[in-house]
Parts: sequence; structure tokens; C-alpha cells
Amino acid sequence: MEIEFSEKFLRVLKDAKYTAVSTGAGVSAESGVPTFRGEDGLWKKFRAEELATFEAFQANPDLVWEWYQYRREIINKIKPNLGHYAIAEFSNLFDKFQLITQNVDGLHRVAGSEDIIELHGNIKRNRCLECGDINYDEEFAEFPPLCKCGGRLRPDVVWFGELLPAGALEKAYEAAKGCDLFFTVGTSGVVQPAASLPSAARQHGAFVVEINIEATELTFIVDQHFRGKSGEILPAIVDKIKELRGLK
Ligand code: BV8
Ligand code: ZN
Repeated sequence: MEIEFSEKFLRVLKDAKYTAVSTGAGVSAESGVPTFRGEDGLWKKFRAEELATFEAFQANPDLVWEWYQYRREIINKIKPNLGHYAIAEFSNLFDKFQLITQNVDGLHRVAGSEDIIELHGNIKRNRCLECGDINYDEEFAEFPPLCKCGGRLRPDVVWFGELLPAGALEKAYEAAKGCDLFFTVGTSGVVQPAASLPSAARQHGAFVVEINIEATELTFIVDQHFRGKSGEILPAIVDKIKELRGLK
């Protein structure tokens, strides 16, 4: 895919030492994972408030577990797309690199990314409400599932109104404030505190790039907005970096 590179972006791409990438559901869309607010959006059939909150889980654990099992089934059948693989390649193209994701689908890890800040947890992980035990079981003897200690299990994701995992947000802000180049990819920029990372990066002098198929809440604050699919634009950017650095 041919994309337009501004002079400024080419200079930044060539010289950047520290790059951070923050992704949302859009980066997994081409793998077949429904986004939240898109046409096929998960929230369309269900409403976030009804499902992705601890209160909803307390009130109706069966329904909430059903929703997560439905999403796990989708996620277990799909693969990372070229956008995930391009991001995994990014980490070898800069002296310093940090990946931050709002996604709970684990696809970045499957694509080979390592040091990943999972701001909203991981849908494949279960946590016990009593003893805090963590496991990755997919098959449950009973429903809603119980821990071996008898306590109730929950999906180990961050629900609305819940704090992010200890240290995750601080580490993400550290990267946003320290990097020279910040990519926000496939996120509508609605959910806080993740949505504030791009402006923190900008305020600290980073060149901020957005990749999205549409304009978002973040578009007016970025330095460069690429309109298109992350699975096409990210590989084109990786190629350009290699060309600029004589790696091709
Ligand atoms: C917190 C995990 C502090 C679970 C998720 C009022 C009451 C209560 C809370 C609040 C409130 N107002 C604000 C809040 C805070 C709240 C919030 O931000 N609410 C929003 C709705 C306004 N945030 C929280 O509650 C957070 N915690 O603030 O705690 C606190 C706590 C207690 C006491 C005091 C303070 C926790 C938020 C985490 C929620 N968990 N997920 C699960 O997955 O089941 S959120 C979920 O939606 C995702 O994780 C993701 O982070 C989030 C946003 O979705 P996106 O990733 O942006 O996806 P979306 O579909 O929206 O957009 C996709 C984009 O991709 C689109 O732009 C589309 O154009 C683009 N796209 C599509 N295809 C492609 C593409 N782009 C490129 N290529 C493509 N091919
Ligand atoms: Zn337990």
C-alpha cells in the first residue's frame, strides 16, 4: 500500500530512538475480533454497562460469563493480522520500544510482541474473588465457575469503574512522556484513562501519529492522521523505516 509521508514524519521515522504504540480494538478488527463501537460492535448487541461492570457480574454472573465465553470462542479461532506482526517488528527497529494495549485478546503476544502493557487485562485469564488465584482454564466443571478454594471466578479484565492493574498506567504514562514517536492505532479514544496517553505524549514533545479507518476523539490532537486499515498502513511504515535506514 502506498501512503503519503510528510517530510517531518520521514525525519522523525529516521531519527526516533524511543517509540511507543498504543492499540485498541481496531488493530484486531482485521483478524475478525468484533470491535466495541463499530457496526458489528460488541456493545451493539449488549450494552457495556450491562456486562463489563462488577455490578453486572454480581447481579447476573451467568450472563456476564456467557458473554466472555462467547468472546473467548471467537478469539480462540482467530490469528493476528499484518498489523500485529508489523508492531512486533517495530520493537527491533528502535533503540527503545513500548507496546501498550487496551485489548484483552492477547493477539499481540501471539504475533511475537513481548513487553506488553495490557491496560485492561486479558480475557484468557480467570481470577478468584476469594483467594486471588489466577488460572487460564477454558473448560469449567460448573457454571458460573468456581475456584478450587470454592471462591467465585471472574474474567481477569478491567471493568468500567475498576482501577487498571497496579503499575500498568504509570508504566504507560512513562512511555508516553519519554518517547519521541507515539502511535495510537485502532482506538476510538473514548475510554479513559487510556485515551489520555496520546495527549500526554504530545505534551512531552513526541510526534503523535494516529492510524484509524475514521476520525476519532483524538484526531484533532495528533501530528499525523493516517486514514486506513492498520493491517495495511503499519506494514507500509515498517517498510519505509527499513528503507530510510538502509535495512532493505
Ligand atoms: C477507571 C475490558 C478509575 C473489558 C474495557 C462514568 C461512570 C463510571 C466510569 C466513568 C464514567 N465516565 C468515565 C468513566 C471512566 C471509564 C470510561 O472511560 N468510560 C467511558 C465509556 C466514558 N473508565 C473506566 O471505568 C476505567 N477505570 O476509570 O477507573 C476509577 C475507578 C474507581 C474509582 C475512581 C476512579 C476502566 C476502563 C476499562 C473498561 N474495560 N475493556 C472487556 O473487554 O470486556 S473497555 C473496552 O473499550 C476496551 O478494552 C477498550 O479499551 C475500550 C475502547 O474501545 P476501543 O479499543 O477504542 O474500541 P472501539 O470499538 O471503541 O473503537 C475501535 C476503533 O478502531 C474505531 O475508532 C474504529 O474506527 C477503528 N478501527 C476499526 N477497524 C480498524 C480500525 N482502525 C484501524 N484499522 C482497522 N482495520
Ligand atoms: Zn480461590
